[in-house]
Amino acid sequence: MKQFISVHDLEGGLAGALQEAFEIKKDRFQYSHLGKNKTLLMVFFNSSLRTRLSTQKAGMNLGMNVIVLDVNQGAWRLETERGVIMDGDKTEHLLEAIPVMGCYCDLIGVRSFARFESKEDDYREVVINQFIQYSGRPVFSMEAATRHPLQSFADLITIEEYKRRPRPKVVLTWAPHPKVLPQAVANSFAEWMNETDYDFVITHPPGYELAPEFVGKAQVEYDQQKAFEGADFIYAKNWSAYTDPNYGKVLHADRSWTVDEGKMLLTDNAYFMHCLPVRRNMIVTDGVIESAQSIVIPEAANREISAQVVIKRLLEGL
Ligand code: AN0
Ligand code: CP
Repeated sequence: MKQFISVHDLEGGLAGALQEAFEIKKDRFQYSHLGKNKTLLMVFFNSSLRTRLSTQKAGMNLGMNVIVLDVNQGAWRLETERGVIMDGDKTEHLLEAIPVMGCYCDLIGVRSFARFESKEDDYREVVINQFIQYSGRPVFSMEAATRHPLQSFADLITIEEYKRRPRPKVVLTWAPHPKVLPQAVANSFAEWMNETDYDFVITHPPGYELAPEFVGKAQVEYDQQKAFEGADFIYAKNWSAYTDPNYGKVLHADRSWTVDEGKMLLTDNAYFMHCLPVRRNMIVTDGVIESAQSIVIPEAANREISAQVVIKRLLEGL
């Protein structure tokens, strides 16, 4: 594998990737020779807890040396636009910084969220594509502007572990949040679910429609309670508006969309999932996230496994 930006980069499809994930989960040190004398560079333009720790751990399980760079803490401020006269507060251009980073490593992971300055630039994945073009190294996404594939892969592993029937009903529900959040987690989850044969439903208030290329063949249901009926998995996430002219806006944070105990009773004893970090009593009540049906911690634990499958495949492709 040469890059990992979306589900479409997974050669051999989901079944093979899942099989590899479960094999690695049985003994996560069995490939510790693969990364010997290889360096993983993880570049963060945005904050992280899980991605930082799980991806670093995955690299170490494979025997790699790992370098973590927080661009906004200690590195020079980077200009990203070409053609700009750099007489402001940015000291270095991404077009030099990226190939320099490539000199010191074998693989590069990049976290670069949607910036909400331009919908077109966000959906063209301007930043991660520059890493692909100029670093000279295989690049993987640790959440880019439109997708978070390591998260979606971990979500899929988790659903496969907990599902009680071959074709579970999986519901992605919008939930309220006070700040502007990207669509990446929701887009990516939808993209991965569309690659399965699950019964997949997306529910959100009017105005929060996702891009059609990510919705795909999912059923969209505006009535959250109806969507929850008979569900096996409730996957909650907030995202800001995608559709024009409201791109990147919080239209409202209607707490009648918070996932609570009453709504969970409508489901078929569904498991509750969220990628974390989660704002309690906005996205989900204390009662639901602390319930026996909440699988947010095993879901986060599977981030180490999804990262390890991806890094292993990238190492094999060097
Ligand atoms: C980010 C997001 O919604 O994309 C990261 C989630 C993994 N969440 C926040 O910024 C709170
Ligand atoms: N789920 C996830 O990616 O968490 P972090 O933002 O903490 O990495």
